[in-house]
Amino acid sequence: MIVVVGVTGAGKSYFINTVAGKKVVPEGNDLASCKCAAVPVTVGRTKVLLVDTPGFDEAKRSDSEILSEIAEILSAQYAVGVELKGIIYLHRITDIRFTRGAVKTLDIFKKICGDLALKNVLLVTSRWGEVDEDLGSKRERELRENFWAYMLHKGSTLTRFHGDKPGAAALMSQLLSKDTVVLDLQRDLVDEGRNLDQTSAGQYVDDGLEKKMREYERAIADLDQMKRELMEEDRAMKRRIQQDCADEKARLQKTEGERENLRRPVGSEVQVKIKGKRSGIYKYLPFIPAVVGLMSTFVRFPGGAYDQFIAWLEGTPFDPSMLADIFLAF
Ligand SMILES: Nc1nc2c(ncn2[C@@H]2O[C@H](COP(=O)(O)OP(=O)(O)OP(=O)(O)O)[C@@H](O)[C@H]2O)c(=O)[nH]1
Ligand SMILES: [Mg+2]
Repeated sequence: MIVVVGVTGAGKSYFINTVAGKKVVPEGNDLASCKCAAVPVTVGRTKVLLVDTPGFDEAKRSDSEILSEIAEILSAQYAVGVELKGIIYLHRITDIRFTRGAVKTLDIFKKICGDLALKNVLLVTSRWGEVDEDLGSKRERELRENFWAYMLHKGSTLTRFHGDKPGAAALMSQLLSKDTVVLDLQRDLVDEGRNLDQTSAGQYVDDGLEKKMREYERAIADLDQMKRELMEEDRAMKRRIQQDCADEKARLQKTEGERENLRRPVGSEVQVKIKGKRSGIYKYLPFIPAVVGLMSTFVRFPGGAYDQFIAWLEGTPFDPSMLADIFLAF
């Protein structure tokens, strides 16, 4: 399995569609693009499951929701025994600066991986056709010397993607030739049985949410104070303040819910689900390889990927033990 990450609009879905050779996951500003999706692809003679992930973009979904979704998939993949070959981190070279969302996505991503897994990360710049070569090289140098310096020091590889299929396949091959990797988040959730907020990535998101809650609480206190100081007859203003107060309280409650979502033992939950599904899945064998069936509990296989999946199975003898070997390549 290879996971594709990056901010919203970085080109994750475009990359996956390019490798697949057809549109299997939605591209562009599509709401469906907010969800994780798995696409079976073949690179050379190797069968790989390519996972699309949403970028951390609060305008679409909360950080806690996105992290939970990514944590579930990574825990399931690890618990089921699918090999993780690496991660492709996409970044548009056309971006003038690192936005807050980009900094956050990179920070969370580094914490998901942990230092030891960074050698299985490809830091990929894209959209080279839309930028002057000199300007692009200057930005690439900045990335190398600043934002990505730590990761490169820990063994990540900096490389370019020119938007073409052979280029995408070459990037995939680069990761497929590496040893399998286990991420910090997977160890913490599955091996150690921690709650998501007790992992380094979860703590980062939780700290952000706690900060937000303090802001809302301050705003509510200020509004209460204003309300007390208002003259009795200033009814219209009082009503407005009351409405603002209700809005802030609703935000506070929502943020509390998001923090609650992080206090889950995602690794154990996933293992329970897998256990429950396993017996059901075996009924369908040898028609559906067990690991794909199990993974589909946690990650969506988009409509277009179904044909891809069938084609992917072509030439595969329908024998479970042989299928198991094939899926070791995930
Ligand atoms: N020509 C070209 N277009 C690209 C490339 N990468 C992305 N695009 C286009 O840029 C837009 C955004 O790309 P997506 O692949 O949807 O971005 P994403 O990272 O999946 O975004 P989210 O799913 O919202 O997180 C789409 O219209 C793509 O077709 C590229 O390398 N070349
Ligand atoms: Mg997408």
